[in-house]
Amino acid sequence: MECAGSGAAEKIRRRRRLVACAVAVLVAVCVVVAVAVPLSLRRDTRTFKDTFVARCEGFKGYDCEKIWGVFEQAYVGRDPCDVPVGAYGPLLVAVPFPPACNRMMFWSKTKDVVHDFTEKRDCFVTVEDTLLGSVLDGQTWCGKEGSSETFTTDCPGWTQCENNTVRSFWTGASAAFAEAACGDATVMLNGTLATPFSSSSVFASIEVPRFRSPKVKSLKVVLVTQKNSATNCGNESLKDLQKQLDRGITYDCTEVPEAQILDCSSHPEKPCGACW
Ligand code: N1C
Repeated sequence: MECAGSGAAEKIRRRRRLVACAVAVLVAVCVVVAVAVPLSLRRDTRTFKDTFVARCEGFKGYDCEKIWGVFEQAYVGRDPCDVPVGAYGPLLVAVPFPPACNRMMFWSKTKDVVHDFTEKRDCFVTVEDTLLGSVLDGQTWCGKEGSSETFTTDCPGWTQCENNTVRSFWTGASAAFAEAACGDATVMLNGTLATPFSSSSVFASIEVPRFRSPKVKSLKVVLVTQKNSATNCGNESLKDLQKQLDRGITYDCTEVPEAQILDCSSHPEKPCGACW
């Protein structure tokens, strides 16, 4: 009897301990949720501004807090689907693109190989190598009506609406960058695509129409190919590109294997002209 009794007491004690444990775990989870979730939300916006300012500070002689302030004005408190390109006008005026005659590099569907090249070699400048392009490259941001915050998640993208916060920025920045072009401009296009010059791309719709002769003398197409690329410089879409150029701008096209560009990227001692 005694034995059975102490067994029952032990059972009750064990059950109490289990309940206490469950309560403790529940409280701990509540505390974590209550503290960590708002923290992570706050961290989101802080990281975005921090990244912006830190990348900006890599460029000497700019007031990065001021630039952040002008940038924010473009979209904060706005419907993220209704940010016109013009909203970034004050930012593009505050931080103009310095003209880099003969060194400006454009691209379409070749982002990785282009940046691998421009990062390692000091031959060409893409918009991502400039202050504004670099602080916003690869980023997502938007505002919300009635809020003074910057959000980096749940921002509407290309499929939801045209005038979205991010797209309008790249449209405005690409237009200003192309307007600054002078001398010989270069573009890397993707030779693995059937249509390397696509009318819906930013390059075709925003940049090409802004190349004006005689400021821009020539456009040099570097068609980046792979071993089995079927597309070459005779491609129909490249004929369209030629036709769309302002009269007086000369055009040439060179097929260059991607491996050759990557190899050139890793040999900074080679002169720029020797890459293709
Ligand atoms: O539409 P794309 O290329 O032809 O645009 C590329 C062209 C480049 O020459 C740049 O000057 O337009 C400019 N540009 C950017 O610099 C840029 N950085 C990041 C355009 N878009 C840019 N992004 C993002 O990549 C943007 O979100 C947009 O949708 C893509 C464009 O890539 P793409 O189609 O390969």
